[in-house]
Amino acid sequence: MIGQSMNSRGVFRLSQLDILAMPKVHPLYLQALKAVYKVHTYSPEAGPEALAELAPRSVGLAAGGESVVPGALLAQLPALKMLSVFGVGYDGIDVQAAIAQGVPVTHTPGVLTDDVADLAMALVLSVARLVPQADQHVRQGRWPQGAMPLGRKVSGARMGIVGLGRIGQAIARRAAAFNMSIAYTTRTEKPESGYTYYPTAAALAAAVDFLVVITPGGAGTRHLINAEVLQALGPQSYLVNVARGSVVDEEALVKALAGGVIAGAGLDVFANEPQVPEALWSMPNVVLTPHMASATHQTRQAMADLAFANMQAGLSGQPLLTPVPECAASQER
Ligand code: NAP
Ligand code: 8YV
Repeated sequence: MIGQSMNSRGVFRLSQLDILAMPKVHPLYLQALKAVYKVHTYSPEAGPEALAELAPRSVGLAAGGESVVPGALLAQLPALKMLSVFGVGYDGIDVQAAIAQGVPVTHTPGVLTDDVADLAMALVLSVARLVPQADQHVRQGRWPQGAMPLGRKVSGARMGIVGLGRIGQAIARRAAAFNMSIAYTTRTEKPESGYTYYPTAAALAAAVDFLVVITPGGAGTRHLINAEVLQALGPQSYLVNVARGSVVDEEALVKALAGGVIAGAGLDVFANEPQVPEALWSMPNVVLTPHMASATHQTRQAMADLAFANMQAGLSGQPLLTPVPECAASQER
């Protein structure tokens, strides 16, 4: 069971518990864990012996939104009681294997919604209003030689949102403040939203100026945005992806951008992060950010606090704050 002891400041510590952290878990989350637990970073390169030593003791697994946790890894952790993800997306986690092993999985929904919606709008504005090029125009001393090319007006344009969940709705609210008309696609229609529904991504793409993608990743959405959808979007319209790289067929996207099939793209996520196809680097009609939609001091701290609170709840038998929906459902049964 969980042993408690008091540290020099009189604070109870769950001192004997070992937590395994996946590579690249955010430092703020690690910092919170390290104040209470013994934290070991898992290194797949270190070989099976390293894990064999830690596996029988590891009761918690800390992961990030981009972590890949296959069932085969979970199966090597017989003492595991809790898997807490720093991030709302958990497409890399084999949740069914965790449930089968009796390990609850939590994530960090809600606390990052505003930031991700803000960055989606920033990408819309950047790519349409040529903000990165304008910055270079001034810095490189080209202003006195002439004006910039004209941009595309955003206010009043047609916004299409692929995925109308927490973040999709926050994007819609921001778009409404720009007097944009709002349409969306999801698997199940959301009539209460009051926005125009299209049953497919291609039908939505054909009807909008900006197509913003904000679904979960994973098998269910793989290449939802494909060559056909990009063709439907057309040469005057833009794609913005703040979801997961897997949702867009990246090869088809590079071809569409190079061939003028669509007007441009704002991309925060990529198929093989941190690798970004070099063909995109030099395209003037593309704005690229390094998967940083939730990367503000305030939100990263809130994510760390929630991921940590979930870990503590799970390891001390308290109700979980934000289990992933599959676990919430299995707990209710
Ligand atoms: P959410 O509230 O669960 O919303 C997901 C939405 O996607 C729902 O409206 C869902 O509606 C829709 N959806 C699911 N599968 C779909 C499909 N096959 N076709 C069309 N729509 C589909 O999740 P959220 O909090 O908004 O987060 C969404 C995702 O954003 C995360 O899972 C993560 O991948 C990504 N994200 C990225 C960053 C970043 O840094 N770039 C940060 C945070 C989150 P239906 O169920 O009705 O289909
Ligand atoms: C983070 C994310 O960058 O929440 C998500 O799903 O993709 C981002 O907020 C990521 O989780 C950090 O590991």
